[in-house]
Amino acid sequence: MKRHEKLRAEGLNLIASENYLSPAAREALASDLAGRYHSDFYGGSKFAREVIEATEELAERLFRARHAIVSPLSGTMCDLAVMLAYTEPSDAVAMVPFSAGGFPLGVQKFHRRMVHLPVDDDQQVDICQAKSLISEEKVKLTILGASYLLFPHPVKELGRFIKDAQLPCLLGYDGSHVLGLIACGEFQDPLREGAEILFGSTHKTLYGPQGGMILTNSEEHERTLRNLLDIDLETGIGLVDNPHVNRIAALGVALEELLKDRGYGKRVIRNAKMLARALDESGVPVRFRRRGYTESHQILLDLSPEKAREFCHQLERVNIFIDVAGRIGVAEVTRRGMGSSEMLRVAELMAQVYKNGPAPELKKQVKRLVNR
Ligand code: DSN
Repeated sequence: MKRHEKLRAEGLNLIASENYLSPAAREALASDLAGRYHSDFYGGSKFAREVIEATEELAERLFRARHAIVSPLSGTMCDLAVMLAYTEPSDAVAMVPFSAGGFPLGVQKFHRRMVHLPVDDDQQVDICQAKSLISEEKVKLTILGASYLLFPHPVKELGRFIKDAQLPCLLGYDGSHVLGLIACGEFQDPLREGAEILFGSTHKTLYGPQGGMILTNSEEHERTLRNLLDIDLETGIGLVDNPHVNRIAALGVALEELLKDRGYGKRVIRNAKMLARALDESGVPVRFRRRGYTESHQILLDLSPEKAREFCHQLERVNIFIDVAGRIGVAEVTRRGMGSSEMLRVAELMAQVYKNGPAPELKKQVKRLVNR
């Protein structure tokens, strides 16, 4: 653990799926709640329930949603809850394919049928073809959102189509990567654009602890999903018995922090665009130049899979962390105070590794930048 702490304290974290947890949120994670239950079956749990209620209220405020459920232990558990609640075995579930950056949920493991939303040459959802697929395949659940999420998804277009054609298909949005941006009024606003349920993990652009959260404006969806997720001794335990209240308390702390920092979303997107351009101009090829590189916290390098993996490992030798797919995220460095001049410096350091390899001197320069 000590070696890990040191590595991460000295390293520059550009992993798109991670973020920095504040000392106050860490304190909540390590509090007495970490070993407690919350249900009224147990004495001594009344404040634990208050923590959950307060966190859900904060989430409702921040996301302008009527209902929030914070019991899912992960983003994947949110996907599962929505899938189990709104589909039957052998029903079709439409998602962005993994090859185009979709979340590789194993829907077939749960006896559902995965159908892939068609994508265009830029790996973005092809609206026309997606409409045909949803009606022809009798899709019961369409999940927009993805693991590579650089540009808004066509929530409005598919939502309107499903509604006008009166198709029995629920439109959900897995906002795992962009919940922090959505909370700040950036990127897109799925619940107002036509998604019935917004959900995802709470630790990417949203800088909470690892976990999941569901948001909806529909009382009926809230009831259905709570019934599937939360503990109820009469109907039986659903997906979650103990929701890990320390995690929920830490999420509450993070939501409070974000409520006071709504400019964070804009800063993240500005930094992502700046870093993408600077990298591209210094000779590290970046995808989507024609589209302005990105509208989120993510940047995708335009490298072969082998080259991306090699570059990731070379960067790791100077303590710059990205993933092996060549996906970069700037949420954490933005949260920690970096702005445009630091993005230029980060691009410079990465370009040096790309061109000349991981010279030991660069590791010291990374440490200096991170310390500052
Ligand atoms: N772990 C998540 C990611 O890296 O994007 C899966 O979506």
